[in-house]
Amino acid sequence: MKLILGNGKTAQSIARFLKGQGIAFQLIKDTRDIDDHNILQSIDEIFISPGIPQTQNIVIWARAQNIPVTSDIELFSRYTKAPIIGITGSNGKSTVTQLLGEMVANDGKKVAVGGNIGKPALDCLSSDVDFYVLELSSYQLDYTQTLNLLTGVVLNITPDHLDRYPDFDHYVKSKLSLYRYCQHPIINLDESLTSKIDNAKCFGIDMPKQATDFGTVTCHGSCYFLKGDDMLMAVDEMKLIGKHNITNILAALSLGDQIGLNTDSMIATIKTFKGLEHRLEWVVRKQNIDYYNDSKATNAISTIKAIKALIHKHKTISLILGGIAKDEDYSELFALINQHITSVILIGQSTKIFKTNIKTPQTHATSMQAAVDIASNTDCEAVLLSPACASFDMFDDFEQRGNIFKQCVNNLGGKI
Ligand code: UMA
Ligand code: ADP
Repeated sequence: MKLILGNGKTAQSIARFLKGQGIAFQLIKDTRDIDDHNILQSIDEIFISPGIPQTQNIVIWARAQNIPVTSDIELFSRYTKAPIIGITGSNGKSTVTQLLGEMVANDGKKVAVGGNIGKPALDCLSSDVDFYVLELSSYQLDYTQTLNLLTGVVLNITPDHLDRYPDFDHYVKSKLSLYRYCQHPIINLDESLTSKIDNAKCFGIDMPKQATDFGTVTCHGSCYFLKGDDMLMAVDEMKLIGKHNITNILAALSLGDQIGLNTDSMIATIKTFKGLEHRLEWVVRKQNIDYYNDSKATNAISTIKAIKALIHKHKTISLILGGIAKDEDYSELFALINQHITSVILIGQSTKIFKTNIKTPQTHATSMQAAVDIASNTDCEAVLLSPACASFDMFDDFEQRGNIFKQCVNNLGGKI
């Protein structure tokens, strides 16, 4: 008998799948209610939701009894016929997954895009697919022992989810485990934690050293994407903003090249790709202020990247920041805010750490509407929602936070 743990998107996709296969299972909606080992008596394998930590009793009991605790990703890979491409990293996963998915589709191939990006992998299973492009979280990798990836990448590794791991090293190991499963690993040369893998195809901001690698070159003041020595397109032609998105595009180009996509078709896709909602998303220009929704910025580094991207476009920026702070070092972010941000509007529960360390003039707002109202009355060219924090103190998730921000901006008086 199989046992499914959880009752969210993943668990429901596993239940649907096992039912379809005629495989018997039980389902426990919430593992936090379990206090008896005997529940595992007739169980030969557990399929677990990624949100359930490895420190929970049921996981410890199962492992002690040699009952495999398996992710939906591993279950999915047992039944796939088409090649799988895996994308992980601390930031940029969804952007690269979506972009690569669009590149594959624009090359005339059938593609299914899923995983941590939102559509569970098992819901993507189909006999009519040429490639699966999966975003993989460290949580999913932790419960994966076997997986066959044609190619894959760890985009970057910076502190995140440290409440789930004993320390940063364990988180790094979890991310790097993706390379165990890759036939053709792709690495980011600018990420020192990943750039030591033999026989990997490489990308990075510098000029490529090998003909098959991707990078950039600056020539007469303009920057270009390169494959080997070949110029592909000017960086200015991409719709996305920020240097971090140059890296994301290089990652997608490398993966696409590895699976045989046509370079011209990939370039055409990059030129039209506008990025995903809630990732440094330009919302509107109202009364000479540009509003940006970067609600998906749930850690320090993603907000650092957002500020670095916008200071090239706007002289004065008001930043809406805060929520549930992560257990990470915010000092680089504070330094950047103190140097470049005109005013800060704090929201959410973790205001103390920000109040103490930020020297820029700041105000506290008790709702998103109040934050947007205050920001819109500051003397600035741009208002950026980039919280560097999780959203659960005030919102259901980052999507709701971003949607409410956009609604509040919409509610502002004044002409567009
Ligand atoms: N539950 C328990 N015990 C616990 C905690 C939760 O039983 O200790 C139960 C809850 O009662 C609930 C279920 O587990 O019924 C929820 O499972 P889940 O948290 O794994 O959520 P899913 O709905 O299955 O969504 C998961 C991913 N969520 C997490 O990893 C936390 C989604 O990523 C993913 O899109 C989805 O699978 C499809 O693959 C979200 C996420 O926040 C967006 N991911 C993290 C991130 O991106 O940083 C890793
Ligand atoms: P993920 O799926 O890994 O959370 P997203 O593509 O959804 O990544 O982006 C999440 C946040 O990180 C957004 O605020 C986005 O602007 C920022 N971001 C995107 N790519 C990168 C990157 N390569 N490095 C740092 N931050 C990034």
